[in-house]
Amino acid sequence: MRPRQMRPSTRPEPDPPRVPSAKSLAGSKDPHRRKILVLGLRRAGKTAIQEVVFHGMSPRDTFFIEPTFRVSKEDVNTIIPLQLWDCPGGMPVENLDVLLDAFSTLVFVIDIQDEYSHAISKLVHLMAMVYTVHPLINIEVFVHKAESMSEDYKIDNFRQLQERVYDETIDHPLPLENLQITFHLTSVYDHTIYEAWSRVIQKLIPPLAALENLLNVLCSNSGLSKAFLFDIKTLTHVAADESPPDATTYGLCCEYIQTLLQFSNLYKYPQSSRTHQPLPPPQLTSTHTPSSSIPARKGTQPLSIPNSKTSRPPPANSTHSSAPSTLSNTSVDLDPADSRVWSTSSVRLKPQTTLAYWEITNQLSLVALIRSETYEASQGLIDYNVTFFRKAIHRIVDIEKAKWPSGD
Ligand SMILES: Nc1nc2c(ncn2[C@@H]2O[C@H](COP(=O)(O)OP(=O)(O)OP(=O)(O)O)[C@@H](O)[C@H]2O)c(=O)[nH]1
Ligand SMILES: [Mg+2]
Repeated sequence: MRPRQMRPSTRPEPDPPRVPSAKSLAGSKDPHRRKILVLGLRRAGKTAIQEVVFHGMSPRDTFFIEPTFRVSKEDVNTIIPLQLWDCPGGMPVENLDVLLDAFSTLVFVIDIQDEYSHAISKLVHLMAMVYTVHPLINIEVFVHKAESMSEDYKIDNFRQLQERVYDETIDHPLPLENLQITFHLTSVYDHTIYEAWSRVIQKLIPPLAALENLLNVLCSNSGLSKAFLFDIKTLTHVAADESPPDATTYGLCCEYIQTLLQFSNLYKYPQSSRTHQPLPPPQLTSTHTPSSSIPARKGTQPLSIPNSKTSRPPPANSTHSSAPSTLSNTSVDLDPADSRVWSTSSVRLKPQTTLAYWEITNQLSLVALIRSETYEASQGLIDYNVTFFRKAIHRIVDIEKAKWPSGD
């Protein structure tokens, strides 16, 4: 790959939030939060899903979750502020204290291990209600508890269920097929549940196109084969580059972050003498990299982002043909993104493939797959590119925070 200059775009795509009705806003303390309504039959797994993804509960412990008897609302701050509404199984939506147009997304959970005719009828009934008040809502169907089935049987069941929903919507007097409905095969026992929530949340992120564009440019200029921007609290990815998604890669990245988080306290950096603010956790350091050169580089790299009018990127053994290019040649001002040490780590999965991690903000991390020889030959340049990527992400996050004052 030929080295190229990279100019990240920091302008988020405009996406004006829909204005809910007055009744929808009544009683809502924070009208800017995107609301997600989670519905389904009893014991479908609604609460378990939220506990595992948003509170880190172990999947086995979900066995002890009590049935839900009242609607519970929970604020979740990812790159945008969300509010999850967990409802008791089978609760009629008429019992909600707001109209359906208050919600951006409706997640409907169906237990694939159960006889699902009743669940499908409920779903179609719900779609008919939604159609009249809020036809633009995102309907996300989690076909859940899929881990116990064999791969073929699971896929067959998944396809049959979708066909049955489709048939019922076609037969319905309302044109329900015009609603935006997406099906996800999920289980709390593997990464499918994180992947599904990632897709749900991504549809609500206004600057998604800008984030994806930045990841694409970073990948093509740094020789990365796949990159994800993760929200480390929820293990959902808020964006990925455009290369084809692969469930195995995503699972590996999730596991890597989980491992790093488990050990992060052991590798905390002491407070930097050059910063006047404490280092926020988690502080992860290179725990797996065969070469021990990362800590030194980490310590200096973010604080020494040069103004490119007067300086050069760090040297890399860039005689290799796949050497990455520098991320930007624009003028860089030192800002808060530069004034602390950002953790980084890497591990060699196979001789040819390396998995690399960079902390981007306190909540977001970049995880990428890269050919080992490219990583070894050009690590300095890749780190250098990531500093520009980080600055662009900080700007986007700041813009979002200004729009959504209650998010953090
Ligand atoms: N095998 C399997 N079991 C699951 C999965 N997710 C949840 N469960 C189990 O499903 C049961 C019901 O989970 P809950 O989260 O309480 O279901 P719910 O939909 O919130 O139920 P209600 O609150 O009563 O409506 C629990 O025993 C969970 O352990 C999954 O992915 N696979
Ligand atoms: Mg529940």
